[in-house]
Amino acid sequence: MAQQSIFERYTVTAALPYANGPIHIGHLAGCFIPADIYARYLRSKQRQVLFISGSDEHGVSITIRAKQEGITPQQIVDKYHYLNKQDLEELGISFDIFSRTSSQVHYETASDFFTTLYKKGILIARETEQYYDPAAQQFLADRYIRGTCPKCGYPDAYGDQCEACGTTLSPEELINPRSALSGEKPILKTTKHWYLPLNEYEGWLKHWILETHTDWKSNVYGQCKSWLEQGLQPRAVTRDLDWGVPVPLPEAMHKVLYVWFDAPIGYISATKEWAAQNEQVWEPFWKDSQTKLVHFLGKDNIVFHSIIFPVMLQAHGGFILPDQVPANEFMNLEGQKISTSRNHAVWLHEYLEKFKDKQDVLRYVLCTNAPESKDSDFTWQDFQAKNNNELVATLGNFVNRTLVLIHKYFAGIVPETTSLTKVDQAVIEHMQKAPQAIGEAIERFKFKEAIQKWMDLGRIGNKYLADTEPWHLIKTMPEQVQTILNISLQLTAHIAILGAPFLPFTTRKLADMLLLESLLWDDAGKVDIILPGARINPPQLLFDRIEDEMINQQRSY
Ligand code: B3M
Ligand code: ZN
Repeated sequence: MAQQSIFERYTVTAALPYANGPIHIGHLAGCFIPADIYARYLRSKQRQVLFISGSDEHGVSITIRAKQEGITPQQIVDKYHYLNKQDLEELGISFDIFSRTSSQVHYETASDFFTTLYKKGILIARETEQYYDPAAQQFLADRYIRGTCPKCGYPDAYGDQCEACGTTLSPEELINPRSALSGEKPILKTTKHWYLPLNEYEGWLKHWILETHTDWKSNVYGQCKSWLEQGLQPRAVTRDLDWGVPVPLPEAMHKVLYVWFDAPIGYISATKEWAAQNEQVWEPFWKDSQTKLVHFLGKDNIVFHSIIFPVMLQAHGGFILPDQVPANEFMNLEGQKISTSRNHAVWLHEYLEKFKDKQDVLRYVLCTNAPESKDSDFTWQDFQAKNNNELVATLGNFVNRTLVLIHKYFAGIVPETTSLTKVDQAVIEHMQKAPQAIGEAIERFKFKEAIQKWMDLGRIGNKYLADTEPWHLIKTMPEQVQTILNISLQLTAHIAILGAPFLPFTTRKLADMLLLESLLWDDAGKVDIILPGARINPPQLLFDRIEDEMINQQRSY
């Protein structure tokens, strides 16, 4: 395996969710949970890390939602920004900042970024003909044009895609196009836009990605390769729309920056905002070559983060480039695609309400079943099984038995280790290897593997107790019981430390029982994390069973 180089600092981003609806498990499994595990792990390794995200508040997805709800775009983004921010925090996603792209600093940052590219002569101005709605007196974004699909004949296809057959379209291909605003037939009208000449960066991208980033996840690398093989075209970075960051040119009235131009700049703006709030400087996080920039996102966002944004940064100059773009595939729900419009989703705010204090159960299930290399499926039955069989019966059971026995036999005082048997040795060896094995998996973005290895500590612990049966030995060989329970306790401390990035609420509770103050990664791997003679608190249950009734209720929604 390639040696992991240690960077001085890490800028970790989670894709900015559109503030046009609530967060669902797809967002969590695809992006927020792996990003949070990574950020928490880095902090536990005492590396300098800035973990950022925020609301993406521009683009037609916002204006369309506002029309549907009969309120203004500003009201939409205000509603969902605060809801999403609060829900993500409640799930324990440990952002240093969750900002928004409607902030003043973002307007300035995005606007200046465009101006720099414009002044450097990088952007190309082009006039093209685009659909215009004379009744509504505005140009129509692709999503605002409806018509008959040329492929399947579905009468209500969008200008960019037919939802019936899935074909990607451009608005001119629609038969009998009509405006979604007025229902009128749109006309073609000339308009001017500014383009980022991606084609001019093709050679550079081919070298940078295909040759120097062979370490990217294969789903990401593969998608980049296929884009680069097809050849890149100049891409418009402005739109005729009245919602967004205004294009900073006098001749660009009623034009705004394309949402995919301003949104990734949102990461930079968020860093500036964080720095201002915390009396820090933002530049090292974006300009120092000793900083590792890592973007977490879902597969539909790969091209924007691995091709378009890097071209923007490179063209602008002075910025570091992403070192890793660990994108996930999609998570389905009960065998079907998650769909906001059909309300086929598990919404985070509903989960938090119905499953009180069970944040870690959702985090565990979504991580063990993450769509890391292919789409995965969330089912309530699997959710229940993972909770009952793994969290309750394996992990919780082991921790509980260990603490109960220490209280029962030794009045809650940590016993001493005497001589070691082969069985004891094997458990110790496994424990000593765990921090590095789990850490390496996390650094390679193999979160499923990492959490399995963590759960193995519980499996090994249970087996250890079952094999050695301290409850039988206590009468005949009390010294051996001391050793067994000491080692079991060190194992529970490992569970607390190494599980903290995945299950922060539970491991905090466990650490409190063990009276462990800090949970630093490098404290693990030792056999004396908790010293003999120390006192530990009585056990509390870490997890409880989820009964069929609860699960059946969820499935009937
Ligand atoms: N808002 C797309 C999405 O939510 C977009 C991500 C922006 S990241 C800069 O899928
Ligand atoms: Zn179709």
